[in-house]
Order: sequence, then C-alpha cells, then structure tokens
Amino acid sequence: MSEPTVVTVTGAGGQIGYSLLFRIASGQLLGPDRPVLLRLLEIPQGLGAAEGTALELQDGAFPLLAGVETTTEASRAFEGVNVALLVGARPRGPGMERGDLLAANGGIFAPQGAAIGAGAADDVRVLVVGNPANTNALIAQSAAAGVPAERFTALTRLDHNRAVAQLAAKTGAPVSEIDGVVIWGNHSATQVPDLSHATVGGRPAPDLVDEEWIADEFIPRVAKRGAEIIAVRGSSSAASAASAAIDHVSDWVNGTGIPDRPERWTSVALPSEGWYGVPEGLVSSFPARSVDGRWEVVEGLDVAPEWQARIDVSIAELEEEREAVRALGLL
Ligand code: NAX
Repeated sequence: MSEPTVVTVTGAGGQIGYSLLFRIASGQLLGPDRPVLLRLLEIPQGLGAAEGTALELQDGAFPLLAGVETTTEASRAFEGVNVALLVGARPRGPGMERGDLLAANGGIFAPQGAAIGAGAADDVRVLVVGNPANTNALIAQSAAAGVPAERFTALTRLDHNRAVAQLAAKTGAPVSEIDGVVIWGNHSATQVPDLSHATVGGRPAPDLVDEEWIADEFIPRVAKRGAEIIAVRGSSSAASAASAAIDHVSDWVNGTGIPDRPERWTSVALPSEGWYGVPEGLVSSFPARSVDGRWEVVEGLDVAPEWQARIDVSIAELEEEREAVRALGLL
C-alpha cells in the first residue's frame, strides 16, 4: 500500500466532524486504494469529544485508516498535511455583529492559514466549511505564505446538491439526470442557485419549470435551506454538509468527469481570477470542473440580466466582508 495521505479535520469534535470522519476513514474521500492518517484539531473544550471520536474510529477497524491523532496545536495538526478540512469556526452568538463574527473567525483562520503555509505538504488542498466560509477561506489563504491561492476553497457544494435535489423533486427526474446547475457568490442567504444552464435528462431545465417557481420557490428554498433544516431538525445540517465536503474533495482529487458525462461540472468557491467580472481575490462560488487534480472555472456561460442582478448582490456582500476583514488588519 502507498504512504498514507494526511487528512486534517478541524472542529473534529463537532457534529459535522462526527459524520465526516467515518466516511473519510472508510475511503470515501480519496478512494479505496488510499490509506489515510487522520489528524483531529480541536480547542480544549472540544478535545474530549474529538478523543472519543478517535476511539470510535479505532473501533471501526477501517482497513484504510493508518492512524488517528488528536491535538490542540495547529502546527502539529497541519504538519505535512495533504488535505485540510477546516470545519471548526466561531458561531454567531446572541447580539454579535458581523464585524465581531469576522474578527472572532479571523482569530481562528489566520493562525491556521499560517500553520498551513509553514508546515503543509506541497500538494496541500484546503476546504473551508466553517462559516462565514468564503471569507474565512480568504483569511486563511492570505495568511498561508507560499501556498498557491487556488489551493484554498470554500464549500458551496451543499448548496449545489440542494439545488440539484430540488430540481429533481420538481421535475420527477432522478438526480443523476440533472446537469449544469450553478451556485454563484457567497455561501449565505444572498447566494444565487442558477438553473438557467441546467438540463434534466438532456432537456433545458427552464423549459420544464416556470419562472415563478424559480424566483419564488427554488431560489429562496435553496438559499434558506440551512434555516429550514434547523427549524425542522432542531440543529443545523451536519451529515449533508459532511457529505458535500466529501463530494468536493473527492471530485477535486479524482476529477469531475464521469464516463457518460465527461463535461460535468459542480460549484466551488475559490479565489477569483476575475472570472465573470468578480473582483480578483474574492472567494466566490463558480461553476468548475476538476481536471488533473486542479479546479478549472467553466468560462463563457451567458448570464442573463436578471441572474446577473442577483449575483451582483452576493458579490457586493463578499466585497463588504473583505473590506471589514481588511479594516481589522486580517488581510
Ligand atoms: P459544532 O459546533 O457542532 O462543531 C464545531 C466544532 O469546532 C466544535 O467542536 C468546536 O469546539 C470546534 N472549534 C471551534 N473553534 C475551533 C478552533 N479554533 N480550532 C479547532 N476547532 C474549533 O458545529 P458544526 O455543526 O460541526 O458546524 C461547523 C461549521 O460548519 C459551522 O461554522 C457551520 O456554520 C458550518 N457549516 C457550513 C456549511 C457550508 O455549507 N459551508 C453547512 C453546514 C454548517 O452550517
């Protein structure tokens, strides 16, 4: 067997961590021939939960699991890391303003980015799940000296999967027949789930659903699905978020093309190189394919004015977040 791939999960004692770790250990992140060494990073209050999970991982007797280490030290957690899943973040507390939230998360993601810059393997790939995910990714990327910006991504795959599932439910088609959905912008309520390029069994989605459904049901339902899950389940999305994180990294490592759909794309938040007029450096969601282990943004899609107007709102929000973070000295 090959050398184990080092996979670090932060916030490993939390609820997403609990779903994520067992799927990584079973080989669903990287594939059935890739052993993994797991590093679990927690803060002291979460360490017991992470250690308990490590015991359960041992009890899983996973053939691909080369070991599990728990730590509260970022430098240890990211030493030689190949895949970093940054899940742990500071949630918004009562009365907390956005500036307070960004400052608190800056205190987490800047040191973690610096530790990745200092110790990660040359091929490191980073996925930020902890919210506000796009701007946390920007903070970590800015602090990670020497790591190419494109290695820092944020999770909008859950939004993408939610959009695919809603379109499948509406049209009665299996999810496997849906292609071409895009999530643009921020992973927040301003995100834009766009089905103007989507197809269902090869037929254009806009021919199958009406505009009112798109504007009044599809977009708000996807964008506010997190709140719906909290209202029904009593706590925030966990297993679906973990599943989306697995999809994101698995596609990144193994490619998005599948035999009967080589051109298939997904949605990924990554530092803009100016695509679709999004200011350079903003971590925004785009349609992207993974080819030879790298994300390639799908360029040249026609964006109709009504969709562009929605996207502009989300990009303006990302710019405000970047300004706020700059003002805090985090960039
Ligand atoms: P939990 O509160 O269950 O777990 C978070 C864990 O992170 C805790 O165990 C905590 O001790 C740990 N932690 C906090 N600060 C840390 C630090 N500096 N270093 C290491 N660990 C630290 O939250 P959970 O439900 O697991 O959600 C985690 C994050 O994912 C939240 O920020 C949440 O908002 C975000 N989400 C992002 C989604 C996305 O699509 N991008 C969807 C799901 C989820 O809402």
